[in-house]
Amino acid sequence: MLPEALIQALREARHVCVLTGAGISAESGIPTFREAQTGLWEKHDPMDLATPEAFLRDPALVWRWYRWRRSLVAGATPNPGHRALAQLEELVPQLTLVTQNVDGLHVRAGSRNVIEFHGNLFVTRCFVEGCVIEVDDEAEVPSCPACGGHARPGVVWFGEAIPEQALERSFAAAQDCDVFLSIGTSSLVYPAAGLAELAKRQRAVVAEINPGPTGLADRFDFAIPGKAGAVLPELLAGLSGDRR
Ligand code: BV8
Repeated sequence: MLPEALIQALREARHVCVLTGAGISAESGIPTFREAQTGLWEKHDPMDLATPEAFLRDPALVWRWYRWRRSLVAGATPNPGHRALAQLEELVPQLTLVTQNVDGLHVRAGSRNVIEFHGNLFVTRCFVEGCVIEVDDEAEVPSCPACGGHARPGVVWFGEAIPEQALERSFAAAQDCDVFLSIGTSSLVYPAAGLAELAKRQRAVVAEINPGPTGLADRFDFAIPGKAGAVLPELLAGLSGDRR
């Protein structure tokens, strides 16, 4: 049973800001960052692969990891959690969806106002210039057609800055919203994990949805135990007054 106070806050909200992490894609079959990577990758820690240093050390290994993740996502479909957020966007005056995920599943589920805080798995950039490029994906390490340097996945690695526009829009949404929902994230990666605190500081109602409490749980007004694919449709039913 969801807290009536949270449902009421959503009914009255002018602006809802949502932050999602790997957990919302777990029910689409995409492994989360901190679960052991299955199969080929269990001996690698994603923290060691998602860095510019790892790429420079072994670009072919990093490309193999990202190709493996692209194939996982290509075979996945949005789950009821993704779809509920797309429907929520139709029910509230304004919804800003900030995702740490790079899988593009929110857009495929129909969400429109999506900020890809850590980039997108299916975008390729020049490692030297940073610009978006199209490459011949057959090469083990594709090259930039303009400068001949390495091509890289268009994601934000550890130690790299968040794209300025994504950072500004996300901070503005956290500081403006009436309700902030943190869904499926361990709240360990910054600056994304700092958004909830920005919302709390301006007295938004803040709630997290996660099977287990995260390190920020005591900073939230509500810590709702459960899977996104179950809790979000229930939240939607409560909001549209259709109790199951
Ligand atoms: C930067 C893209 C500075 C790549 C990723 C303080 C301030 C600023 C920075 C730092 C700081 N302290 C430390 C830092 C550095 C670092 C950082 O935060 N390190 C951490 C580990 C301590 N941050 C950075 O480096 C960032 N850059 O700050 O730059 C700067 C400024 C100017 C100039 C230069 C530099 C960049 C971080 C971005 C890293 N890139 N991804 C890729 O994907 O390959 S982060 C990566 O982790 C993913 O994006 C992932 O989304 C993200 C966070 O993890 P989660 O999403 O939370 O996933 P996780 O597996 O941890 O948890 C899943 C959760 O889901 C669990 O809680 C689980 O219980 C739950 N769950 C499971 N099933 C379900 C579920 N929930 C709901 N339903 C379910 N069914």
